[in-house]
Amino acid sequence: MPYSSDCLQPRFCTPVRAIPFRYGMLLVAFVFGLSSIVSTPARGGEQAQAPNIIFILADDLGYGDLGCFGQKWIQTPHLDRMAAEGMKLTNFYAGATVCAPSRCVLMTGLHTGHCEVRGNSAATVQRLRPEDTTVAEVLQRAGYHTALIGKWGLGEPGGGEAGLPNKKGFDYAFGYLSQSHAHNYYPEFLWRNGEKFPLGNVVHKVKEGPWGESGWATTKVRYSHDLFMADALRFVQERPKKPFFLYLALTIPHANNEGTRGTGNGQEVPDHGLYANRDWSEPDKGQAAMITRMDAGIGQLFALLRAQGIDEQTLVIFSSDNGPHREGGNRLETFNPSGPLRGIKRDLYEGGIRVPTIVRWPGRIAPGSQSDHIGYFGDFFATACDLAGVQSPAGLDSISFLPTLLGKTEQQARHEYLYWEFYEQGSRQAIRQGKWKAVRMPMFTGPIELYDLSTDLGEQHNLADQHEEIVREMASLFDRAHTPHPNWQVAPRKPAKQPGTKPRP
Ligand SMILES: [Ca+2]
Repeated sequence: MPYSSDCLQPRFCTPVRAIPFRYGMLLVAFVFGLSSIVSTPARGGEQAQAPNIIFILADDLGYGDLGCFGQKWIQTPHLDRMAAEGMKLTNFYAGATVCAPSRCVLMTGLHTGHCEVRGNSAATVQRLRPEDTTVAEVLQRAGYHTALIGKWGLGEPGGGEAGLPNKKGFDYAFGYLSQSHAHNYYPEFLWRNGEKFPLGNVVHKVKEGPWGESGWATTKVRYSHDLFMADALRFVQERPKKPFFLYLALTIPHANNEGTRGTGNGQEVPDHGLYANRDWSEPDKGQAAMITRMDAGIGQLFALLRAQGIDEQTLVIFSSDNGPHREGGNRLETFNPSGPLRGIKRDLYEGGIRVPTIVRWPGRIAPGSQSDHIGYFGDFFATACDLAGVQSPAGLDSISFLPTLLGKTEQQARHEYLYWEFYEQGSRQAIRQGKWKAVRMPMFTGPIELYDLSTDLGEQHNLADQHEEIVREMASLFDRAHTPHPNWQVAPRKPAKQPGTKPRP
């Protein structure tokens, strides 16, 4: 059986199979209408509890940054074990190539041609509105206890209050609201349910705002990442007796961009651990130590799930919000964080958007399995609804990949295509359709590049001249996928900056 027979809300545990079909359907419709469901549809006569869902999001972690995805230097034994016990998704994509829009896609199930937050921007623009429905809101209405721990980036004081996490489906929220604030691993404070939570760090401030400050610490007392992991463990230990959704949005290994400009090293971590004596630069040691530190914390989380006896009731997804950066003084050559892929953060080549993704659910997902199903962050919405046993809202760009996870590939629906758009650096668009990848720079008007990923994973050979019909189809899809939005307009391209000189968020 794919689900436990335990049910935490007995009033919903009547086996549907025992009721005449039409009355059963009425009961199901009534129960769905109550929006208070924690039990999944009957399977083989059993009514079962919906599983806990933990989505662990790394920040700027590349496709090649984990051992189980080919990393040679940085040790990630716990995530490697997660892959050995679960499923690797090798064709899974972030929502965007930078933080905020990627998280918007994850939360709303809409791609960047349709969603509200399509880039990193000001608080008044980089925020969800009351009418934007998040997956957390749907899970909350379905009876889940919901928590955000870590970085939000979709609503903050100073004009983005409508998108604050406690207003967007989270019963509990601890962490950073602003992305600039989140650059600093030793901030003066974090936010806990809308209140400032002081940490005791002293910060050299570059910029202040109602959301917090950006800068770097001159006195380091408490490391935010460690607080997030400790809070996640506490949350799991103290969970109420109903399913939970934990969105653990870690900031590792994002750079402290202001710290890079101020000190030359934006890869902030309490110690370099295993790598202290390596012949690497300080930022490279920091980069490796951050990732290994994150891995160790995730190992503690898995140990806790086992100790609490909820390992088989908990589906855990690990992924990254976009490709790797070089904004902390680190060198891409040291660890090859994109692996075999072309490009990094801000590119719409594969390295900017294809992300290392692992899903673990003992007893349900085959250990050591791997899937090349083409999915992306927007699919989390429908997948979570599938797990919770509720209907996904209409009109989303979201297809559940639960059949893939459960090995029922014959039941897996597929996207006609995936789409991304990005407004920085002169703008660009991309489409993934089957083996084809199209990239257009600038948006709408640029020449369309076409790559066959089945033979050219590194996107080195532009085949546009050899496949004019496919290019015409891609042009049509680019136009079809994009819905105009007044907040997101293509700006004239600025002169290129020298790599590593003036990193941006
Ligand atoms: Ca990011």
